[in-house]
Amino acid sequence: MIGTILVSCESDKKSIAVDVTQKDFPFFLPKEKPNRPLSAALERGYEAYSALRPEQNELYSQFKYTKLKGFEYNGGDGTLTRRDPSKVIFENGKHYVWYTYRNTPVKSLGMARAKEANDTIPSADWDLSEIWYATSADGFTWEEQGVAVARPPKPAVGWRSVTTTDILKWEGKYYLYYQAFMEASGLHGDYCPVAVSYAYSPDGPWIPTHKVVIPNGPEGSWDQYAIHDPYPLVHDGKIYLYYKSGLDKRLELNPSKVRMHGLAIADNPLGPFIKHELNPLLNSGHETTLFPFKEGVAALIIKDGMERNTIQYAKDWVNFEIASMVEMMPVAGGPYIPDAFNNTKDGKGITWGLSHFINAGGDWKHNHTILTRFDCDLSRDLHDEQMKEHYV
Ligand code: AAL
Repeated sequence: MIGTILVSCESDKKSIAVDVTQKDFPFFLPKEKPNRPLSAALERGYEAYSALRPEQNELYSQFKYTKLKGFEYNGGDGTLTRRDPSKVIFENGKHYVWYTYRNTPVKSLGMARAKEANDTIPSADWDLSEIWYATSADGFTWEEQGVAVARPPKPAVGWRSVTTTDILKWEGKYYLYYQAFMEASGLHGDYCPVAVSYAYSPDGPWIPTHKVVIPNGPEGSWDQYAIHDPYPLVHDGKIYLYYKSGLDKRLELNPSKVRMHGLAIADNPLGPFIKHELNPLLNSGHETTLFPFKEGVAALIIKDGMERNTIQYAKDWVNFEIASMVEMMPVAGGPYIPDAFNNTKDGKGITWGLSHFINAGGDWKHNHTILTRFDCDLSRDLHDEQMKEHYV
């Protein structure tokens, strides 16, 4: 752009004419990277974010939340919680979602008072919980179907609480991976490994394997104390199961709340799962929310750590780079991902899912959590496909 602009200086009320020549950076941010030396920030804009404007970045989105119908509450007294929804799948002409369900005579004490918990008094919002499921035609109004995975009798794996599940469809069968607590959360920390149950229909019955499939790491390892938020996707003909852990012994009691994510890969849904040698793969985040995107995978980095509130992308499904910074991202998001299990080489992204939020009425010691719906635009021409799939 060639021309002269007037720059006025408020302080001394003078205006000066400034020649703007082609060598200066054009005012209207060009979508394509200009052929001239750029500052580190402009390089990053074009290279890391592939755009200078958020709306031009495919992995940038704002998020909209909608109250769900069909999940009744006990008036918010803290005795009933639904949280940590799985991914949403579409089978038998309807959507399915699984989630942590707690309905106890009293509200949770808070992890710091875990010693006072017993067989009916929960320590945490996810203590003494089961895995329930619901179905929906439109993703807004849900019909609660009841328990999918119950707590097994002591001393079976997960006898204290089975929580924070996610779904895998593999060779026509269905698998629910979940945190399997063997003690009240908070007694030492939020400690648990991951177990799995399987079914021949999304409506169950779910058969528990009573096996730990993602064990805690060895003494001193980053995932020694907790394997949280198991999140399976299918890539390269294998099961890529991402999970969260933390660096600190008293994981959830640690104010620094540093959370990291790792990956374990298997050829068979019941394992063995091999943890990736580069683990941890993400240096921030809390619950796991990922989706295939183009040839790689995208991850929502939620709540904790230096890179919180970013969306990151790994072309190789292992080495993540920051793709965008966002706000108000879904907590514990379980997206509807049409291509989660079809080994796609061209992931289409997501436009909606379920997540949770802690009811404003309670503090963290006595919270109870509520499911909600989120909508976003982290997709590539997915909208038309979803319309065809559901409404044509
Ligand atoms: C969630 C998840 C795991 C934790 C607790 C229940 O947000 O990170 O599942 O154990 O909180």
